[in-house]
This record gives sequence, structure tokens and C-alpha cells, in this order.
Amino acid sequence: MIITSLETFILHVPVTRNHISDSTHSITHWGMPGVKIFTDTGFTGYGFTGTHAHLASDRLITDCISNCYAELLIGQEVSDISLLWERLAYHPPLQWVGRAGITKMALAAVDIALWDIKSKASNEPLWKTLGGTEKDKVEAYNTDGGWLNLSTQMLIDDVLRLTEVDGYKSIKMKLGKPDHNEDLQRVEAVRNAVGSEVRIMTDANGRWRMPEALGVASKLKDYNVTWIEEPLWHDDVRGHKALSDAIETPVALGEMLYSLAHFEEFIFSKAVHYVQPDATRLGGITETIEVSNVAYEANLPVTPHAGDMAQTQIHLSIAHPGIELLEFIPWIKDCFIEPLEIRSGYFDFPKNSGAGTTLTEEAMSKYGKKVS
Ligand code: 0YR
Ligand code: MG
Repeated sequence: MIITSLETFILHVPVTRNHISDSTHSITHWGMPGVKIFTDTGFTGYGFTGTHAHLASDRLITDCISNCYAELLIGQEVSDISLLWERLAYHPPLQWVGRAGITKMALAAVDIALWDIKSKASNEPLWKTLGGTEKDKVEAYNTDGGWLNLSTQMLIDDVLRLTEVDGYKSIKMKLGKPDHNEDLQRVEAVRNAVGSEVRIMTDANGRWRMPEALGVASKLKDYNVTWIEEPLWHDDVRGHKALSDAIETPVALGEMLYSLAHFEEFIFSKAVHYVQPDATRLGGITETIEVSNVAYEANLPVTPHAGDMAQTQIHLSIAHPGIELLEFIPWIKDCFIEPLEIRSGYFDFPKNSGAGTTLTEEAMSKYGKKVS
């Protein structure tokens, strides 16, 4: 099966209620720069990464695919994805300008499209291609009720709808208000509203310095919080180690890390408890499997971050023994031929062949932007 051509795309899809904030970002749309890869057998693969929908930076990603990766892909055989992955990741001129960032997110989109082709050609959903079985189970936790721009009352209403109506057993809420007491008051309000059974995850999106991280995070144990996510700046291995030694609540991170080596640094330094790889920021599914293997060996749960809104990572999560819980945000769900479904807090298993990335023509025309 030979790659014959490719075509890039950029979609900007509105978020719930037109606007959401965490401690660091405020966004109106989720961005999906990606690629369609065509083959001589007629199978077409779709892959995309996840951004904050800024057209100029999204175009850096699609330019990297069409101006740099395309010539390394066209004419190549698809079946050995690792070989193609290495061809792209270790291409000397590209390695020189970017072992992380734009080039890695572009590689993620390509890698996901290749896996999509591979499992379409095997006529099975990707979770089967990756070795998953019908007996596996993946819980969803929902992040879409916990934004920082919601008033405490809206936060409680949303969380109660997710848990009592939709049946989620785990939800995440954002922290990082300028007034730290307000963070704790909001956690207390949510705990009181949902009762003791629901798991509450918290996420500071890299906002704090050590004193405030210590101040807020050391009190989260009073509300039985499952984890504190990204309390400190994304690259700070020693800081996260020191913090996790000082507090009782486990530390989660990984959504901003670009490579296996980066993850190994945190894992082997014992600076993380819940490991959160994102296939759209690492080099796709290929590298996320490697990260998940290392975490699993180290007895750490893997709880992927949903830069793809879980649409693709559900497959990997079904197949990998280290993953039992996956983040879900519903924004882009309806863009796909086979949208993800969640029932009583657990993901339905996708049935279509492929990686779940095939977009509808309607989504392409409704949300598509000009790539250059
Ligand atoms: C909004 N999940 C996250 C969103 C989310 C971010 O900036 O991208 O909050 O991806 O941290 O864990
Ligand atoms: Mg996060």
C-alpha cells in the first residue's frame, strides 16, 4: 500500500457556551489542523492535532506537513508505521529546527492518519489492530463542566448534570483563580454538591509558583481530590517532585510534553503519579504507546489528555493495559462519521474500521479554514 498524495485541512469548531477559560487560556474554538493521506489501494487516512484555533499557528502545522513531511511520505509503503515515523522524526534538516513543538504536532497528525489507514485496510477498528478485546472497559471523565470562567453556581449545575443526569463518575474542575481561597471554596462547593462517591480531579494548567502550589494543593486532601494536574510550569521536573513529596494529593501531568524522553524524566524522577500523554502532542499513537508502556512498567496509571477530545485515543485506551480512564470534552464529537458515545460514564467501543478520525463533508465545509 503506497502513499500517493496528501491534503491538509484546518477546522475551527466552537466550544460549549461560546467561550471557556482555564487559569492560562481563554478560547472560543478548538482547532484541528490535520491531514488526509491517500493511498494506491483507495484507503484514505485522516489525522489531526488539537490547538487553540489560532489560524496563523495552525498554518505552521499544516505547512510543516505539506512542505516538509509530504516529500518524505509520498511513494512510501504504509505498513511499517515505525519506519515512516523515524523517517519523519529523525529527518536531519527538520530535527535541526524542531524536535518539539510544531514539527511534533504535525508528526502526530501524520502518524494518526497512518494508523487510520492501517486499520481501515485491516477492516477493523484501531483498538483491535492495537490488540484490544471486547472485555476491556474505559471510563470517561468529563472536563466540560469545570471551567474557570463559570460562576460557582454554574459550575455546580454543570457538574450535577454530568454526574446525576449523564452518569459520569468522575469530573474535572479548573483551579488557578487569582484569589486562592476562591479555588478552595469552589472545590468544597463541588464536593458538597456531588457527595463522597464522585471522583473530583483538579487542574491548574501550569499557573502556580511553588508557594501558591503548596498553599492550595496541600488542602485538596480535605475534599478527597483524586489529583492536582499541572500545578507548576510544564517543564519543571524538580519542582513537581518537591511538591509531590510535600502534599498528599497525587500529581498529574503530561499534556504539554512532546517526547518519550521528557516523560521518562518525570517518571524516573518520581515527579508524577498520573501520567497524561496526548497523542496529538507526542508524535501520535506510536509514541503514546511507548510512553504508556514506560508508565505501566513504573506502576503509574496512564490517563491520557484529550487533545483529540478522546476521538482517537479511545482506541489506544481500550488496547493498553495501563489505561482505564480517559478525559472527554464533547466539542468536536459531531464532526465525525462515527462520533464517540459515552454511556453511564463509560465509552462505547467504536465499531467502524480505522482510527475514528474520518470527518464528515459537512464538518469540513462548515468549520474548514483556508490552509494557506
Ligand atoms: C483549554 N485539559 C486541559 C483546554 C485542557 C485545557 O485551554 O485546552 O484546559 O486541554 O488542560 O486537561
Ligand atoms: Mg489539563
